[in-house]
Amino acid sequence: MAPPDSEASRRRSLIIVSNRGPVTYDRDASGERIERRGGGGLVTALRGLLEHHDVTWIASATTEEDRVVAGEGGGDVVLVAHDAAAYEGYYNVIANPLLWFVQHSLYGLASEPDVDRAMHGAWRDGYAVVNRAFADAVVAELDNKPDATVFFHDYHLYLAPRMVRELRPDARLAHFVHIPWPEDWSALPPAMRDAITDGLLANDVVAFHTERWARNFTAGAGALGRTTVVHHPISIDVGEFDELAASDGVRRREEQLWPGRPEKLVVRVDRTDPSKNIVRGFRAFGLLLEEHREWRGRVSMLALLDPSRQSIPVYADYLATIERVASAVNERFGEEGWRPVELRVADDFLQSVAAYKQYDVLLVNPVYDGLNLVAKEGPLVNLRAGVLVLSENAGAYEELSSWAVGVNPFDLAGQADALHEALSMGEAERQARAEGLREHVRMNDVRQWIEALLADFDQAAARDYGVSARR
Ligand code: ADQ
Repeated sequence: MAPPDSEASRRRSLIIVSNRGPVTYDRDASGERIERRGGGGLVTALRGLLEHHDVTWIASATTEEDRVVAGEGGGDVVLVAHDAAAYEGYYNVIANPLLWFVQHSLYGLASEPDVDRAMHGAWRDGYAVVNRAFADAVVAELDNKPDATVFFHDYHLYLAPRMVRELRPDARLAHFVHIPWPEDWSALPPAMRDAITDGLLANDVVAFHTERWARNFTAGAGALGRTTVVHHPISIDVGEFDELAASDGVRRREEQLWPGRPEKLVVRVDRTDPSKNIVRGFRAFGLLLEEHREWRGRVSMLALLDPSRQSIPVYADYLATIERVASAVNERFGEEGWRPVELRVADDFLQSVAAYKQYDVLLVNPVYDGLNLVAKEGPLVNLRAGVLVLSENAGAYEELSSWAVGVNPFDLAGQADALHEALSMGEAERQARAEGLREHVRMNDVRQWIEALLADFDQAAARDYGVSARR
């Protein structure tokens, strides 16, 4: 076997494995199959790989038509059709909320989680079963492409790498974890957390967005064996974003965004996820209006929220709380001709980009966040030298803190102060900070993220080559 080529730009053989794929299928009214581009930051970030490399993408079948496509087989996208009950346990019980909540430290441990028989059952008969189905699909694909690097994504697939490794000891495996890696995993029974660590340590490369998450993983994992742990923050496609910001669709949304907008606009753009800390954001905004009467009538908060995971009760409850707290702020402070909080619950990406262009302050205050792409998207296209108020627990803080106004996400008083500081900041300082953010995002496009990861794969392969040559 020849040593691997170290050029990151050569055409590579890759097998990407993620729960959501780059396309989903449906049927239109006339019964014709239609293909829809999959949503989300992950798919957008990885789509660039499809153009330059030999990629097979393995993902879950999520629609009826996906299941038909799965049965047909073939093609660059392999859709795995899971048993419905197994998928329910895997997705709606274990991945979300259990793993999501543990990894974002969202549980109030006095009363949750209850890891009951049903949850143990969902782990065994759902999470493990779906991971096994993914592992089997990977092994089948490796039979076609034995030299491919397998690139797993996220918390849905922690067990699959070990399952693949057992069947294909020489496979090249890498895993990117898109969400935080906390210090404290004690809410999970030892058997679950050990299986998660063991699954990840079957990879040659395990990658996180930030040093903080990588450090927590390394500290908790014990001996790393063959695994290299790295951190590279994901980013956005700058060219695509620039084009989008200048498009007619976004311009039209900008005109409609807020006729008669107030003097200052605070914007937030998020999925309605408890990790995003939307409710505390409204309460901090209320506190600002209470303590600083001078802002009343002059500043409004525009919250553009994508309804998320509404089949999970805690998510449905969170959206209801968001609506209630926004109304409470409006009832308390609203006046004729001025609404303090404007809440729009919709998946409308063009509207989000329009708002990015127009904010004076962008509030990104998550409890915890693996990275947070909003903190990069907004500053790239903003036209008003707007200020980024950023949680110290967002992964993006590691990169962006010197230009942002930092906040602790639990500190309501601190967030009210930060909003006041951002709204009052002088023009020169706002310009300097906005410029710093924009340049950083421009210079650190998503391609850099991909190239850095590909270089890590090469290094791991070179090391493995060295080991096998000595054998
Ligand atoms: P998310 O938790 O989904 O991603 P984020 O990184 O902010 O969080 O990405 C959200 C995406 O959805 C952004 O592209 C945003 O523009 C879009 N979006 C948000 N609200 C919207 C709305 N109302 N309408 C339309 N689009 C909307 C996970 C991790 C993050 C990590 C990414 C990538 O939780 O920490 O940054 O993966 O790794």
